[in-house]
Amino acid sequence: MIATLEKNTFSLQTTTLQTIAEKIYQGERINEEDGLTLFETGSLPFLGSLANHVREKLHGNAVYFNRNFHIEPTNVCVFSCNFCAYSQLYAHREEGWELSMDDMLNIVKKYDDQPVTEVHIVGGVHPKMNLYFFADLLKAIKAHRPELHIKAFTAVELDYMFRKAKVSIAEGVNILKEAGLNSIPGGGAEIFDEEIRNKISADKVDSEGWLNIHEAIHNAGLHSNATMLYGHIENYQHRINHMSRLRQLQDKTGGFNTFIPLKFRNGDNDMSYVPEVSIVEDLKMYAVGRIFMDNFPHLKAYWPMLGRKNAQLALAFGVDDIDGTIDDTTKIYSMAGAEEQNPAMSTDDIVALIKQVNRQPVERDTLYNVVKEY
Ligand code: V47
Ligand code: SF4
Repeated sequence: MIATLEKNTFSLQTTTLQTIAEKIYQGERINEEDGLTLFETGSLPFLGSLANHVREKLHGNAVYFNRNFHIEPTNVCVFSCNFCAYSQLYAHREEGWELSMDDMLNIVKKYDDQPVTEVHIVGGVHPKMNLYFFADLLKAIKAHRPELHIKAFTAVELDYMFRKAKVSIAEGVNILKEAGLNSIPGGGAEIFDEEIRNKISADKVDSEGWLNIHEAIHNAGLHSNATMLYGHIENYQHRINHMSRLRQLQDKTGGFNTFIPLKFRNGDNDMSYVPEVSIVEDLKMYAVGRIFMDNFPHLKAYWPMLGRKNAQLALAFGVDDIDGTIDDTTKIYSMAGAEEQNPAMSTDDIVALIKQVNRQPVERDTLYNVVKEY
């Protein structure tokens, strides 16, 4: 009797998975229930082959990377996300760093003779670095190197600086756009489910606020990315809910470039008791992400976080972009136990890494215009 029941459940699952696979091969959107079924019952090879089909339909064999560098203005932060190993609370900031305008311009100048196309500026939320300070920074960077794309400030930083300056979101976005902002990164999204968000990062911008800021950025004609912090205390339903809310906004604005699932790392933070998920779970996350987020052009694996070998593996599970910092200026992950303690890869290293798994390296700018094919 038990054996018959198990057999029936198995064949029901197989039929459901087959129906979902047919939708995907016909280019139809899958719904939330389908997404959940994939997470719960799809085997890794099954998910990988579906995600790879979607990825190759969109991008063929191309793997994108860009030449960028990071500026982290401060690690002092007024917020206290439990998963964050990076920030120093504003109240105890003896160990924090705060870069001056000149410090940051000197970082930009360091790259004067290098063919970088993007500067990525992101850091903690410091009460004294306000909207007008950052607008001046953007103007100074543009005055020095006008063609450099400035991807700066998460929705968390923007929400705080706009509220503090007492300007509306649209006004704040406009001030920064006029100063030289070109796009914003995807950080701060974490997980949108309100109950889980309150448990892991209660005091920063809420989910609706995060989405509103990205909508305003898109309405101003700028693009953005979207992240999701996974593999902590959330479940599959929460991940699907998160992706669904992003997918809805993308249907409305079309302003997102890239979806970036970020694996929770448990080093040296207030959630160190939560075990990290396995590489199998990471690959499932990329695969379901690629399949579910049908209106997001790109899926990124952030290699400093995953490590080089796993980033190569992810290229068979839906990923078409591996970011590409050329310097060790980003500390947000290395402090939480990421695979790469000094995330620096030269262009030759990135090209070799991609070629080793028989894919085609394509250097892109922030908006995915092709800079060079290798
Ligand atoms: O929002 C912090 C994450 C994000 C941990 O848009 C952690 O191109 C894992 O969003 N374990 C900020 N993740 C970084 C970010 C990003 C990175 C690279 C490229 C882009 C892009 C965006 O880092 C935070 C948070 O989700 N984070 N601590 C941790 N312990
Ligand atoms: Fe501050 Fe960002 Fe760290 Fe949260 S994740 S404490 S907002 S630096």
